[in-house]
Amino acid sequence: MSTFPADFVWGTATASYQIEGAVTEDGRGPSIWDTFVHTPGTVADGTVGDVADDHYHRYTEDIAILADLGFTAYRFSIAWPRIQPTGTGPANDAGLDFYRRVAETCLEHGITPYATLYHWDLPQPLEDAGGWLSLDTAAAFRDYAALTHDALGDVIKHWITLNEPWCSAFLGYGSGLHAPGKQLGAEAFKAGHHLLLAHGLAINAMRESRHADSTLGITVNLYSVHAASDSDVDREAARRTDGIANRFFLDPLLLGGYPSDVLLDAGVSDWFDERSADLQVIAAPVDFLGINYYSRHTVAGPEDRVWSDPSVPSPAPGSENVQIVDTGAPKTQMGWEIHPDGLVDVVEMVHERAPELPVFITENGAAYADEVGADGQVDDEERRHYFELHTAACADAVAKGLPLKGYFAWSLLDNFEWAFGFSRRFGLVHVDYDTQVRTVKKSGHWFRDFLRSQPS
Ligand code: IFM
Repeated sequence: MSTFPADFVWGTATASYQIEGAVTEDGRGPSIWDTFVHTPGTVADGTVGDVADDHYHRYTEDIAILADLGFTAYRFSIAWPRIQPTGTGPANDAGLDFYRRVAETCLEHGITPYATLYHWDLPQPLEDAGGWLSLDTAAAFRDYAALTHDALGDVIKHWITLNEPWCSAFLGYGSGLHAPGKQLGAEAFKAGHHLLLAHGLAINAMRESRHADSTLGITVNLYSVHAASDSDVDREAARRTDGIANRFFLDPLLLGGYPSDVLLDAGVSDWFDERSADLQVIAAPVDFLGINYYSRHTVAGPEDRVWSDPSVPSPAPGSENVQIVDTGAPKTQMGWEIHPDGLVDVVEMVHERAPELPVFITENGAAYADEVGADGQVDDEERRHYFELHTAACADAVAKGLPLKGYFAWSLLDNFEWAFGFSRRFGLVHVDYDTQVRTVKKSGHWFRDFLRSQPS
C-alpha cells in the first residue's frame, strides 16, 4: 500500500440533492432538479430524489459511519433552495441550521467539513428568470455565497464555489440530459461563462468577509483526453474535446483568458469578446483547485471533417461529430473507461497552469451493480480494486512532486445518480432504498484498513 504525507486529506464526497430527501421540509424551495425529475422521461429508471437516502434525518448516523471508516474530511454540498427558497432574499434560518448541525457533527468526530455551495440544485425561480443563461444568476449566486459563508464560516473553513460547471452548462443547456433539460447548442457556452463569473464574484465576496481564514476554491471535472490515432483528424478531435472539457474552464480560471480555438469552433467568439472585462473576476485567486476525475476519453474525428451537426443535442456544441472510441479497456457500469494514470495527467494540467496551487481530487469513484449477499455483506471487489488503483495514482502524483493535497472518494453512500436515478450505485456504503439500512461494502472496509496504515 502507498504511504502518503501525514497531512494528506482523506475524505468522501456527497451532494445535497443526491442524498438529502426532505425536499419540502423546513422551508426548502423547489430546485431545477425537483422539476426535472418529475417531468416524465427524464430519469432512466423513473425514480425521483424526494427521499433519496433520507440523509436530512439520518446525517448523524451517516457521519458516524464516515468517522468509523477513518476518514477525516467530508465534502458535502449546501442546497441553495434550503438557504434561499426562491434564490434571492433573506436566509431561511432552518436551512442554515441544518448545515451548521452537519458541520458541527463532523467536527465532533474530528472530521473537517468541506462545503460545496453549488452542486446543481438551482432554485427554480432563478431558472424561470433565465437560469445560467442570465447574468443575474451570477449576481444571485454571489449574494447566496456571501450570505451562507458569513453565517457558517465559523464552523466551515473550506469552501468550494461550484461543482463541475461543465455539467451545469453542457449537460444542462447543451444535451439536456441534466436539469433544466435545455437543448440549446452553443448557448451552453454562455451558461458556462455565467457560471465562471458567478464563481469569481463569490470568491471576491467571500474574501471580503469576516471569515478571512477560509480557504476557497472551485471543483472542475477534467478528462485525460487522447487521440485514437496519430491522424490529423483524430488529433483535431482530441484538441476539440480537451478544449470543451478542460481548457474552457482551466484557462480562464488559472490563466485569465478563454482558449480562442474553442470559442471559434463553437462560433461564439464575438459574444465572448464583448465580455472580456469579466475575465479578471473569473481569475480571482483561489487557494486550491478541486478536480473530479473518473475517466479517459479516446476520441476520433469524422473523415469528412464535418465537425458540427447542430441538429444533434450534444454536450459538445460545434464538435458534435467527435466520437468517443472504445479502446477495449475495462469500464465501470457507467461505461466509463478505467484509466488511473489519467489522474496524474489531470493534476499535471492544473500544475502546468498554476505551479504553486494546491490540488485536491474532490471526487473519484466507480458505479457497479452491487447486491447485499446472503451473508449480509456487499462484496464490491471491482470498486475496491478501482480505489486501490486510483489511490496508487495519487501516490504517483505526490512522488512526482505535484502539489496534490487530498483525495475524496465518491461517494460515501449509494445515492440518486441524476439522469440514471437509483440504477447506479457509487457508495462505499450500500443503501437499501426501501428500508434506509446502511451496509458498509468491502470497498469501505478496504478504505478503513488503508487509512489505518497511513501516518497520522
Ligand atoms: O454523482 C456524480 C456527482 O454528482 C458529480 N460527479 C460525478 C458523479 C458520478 O456521476
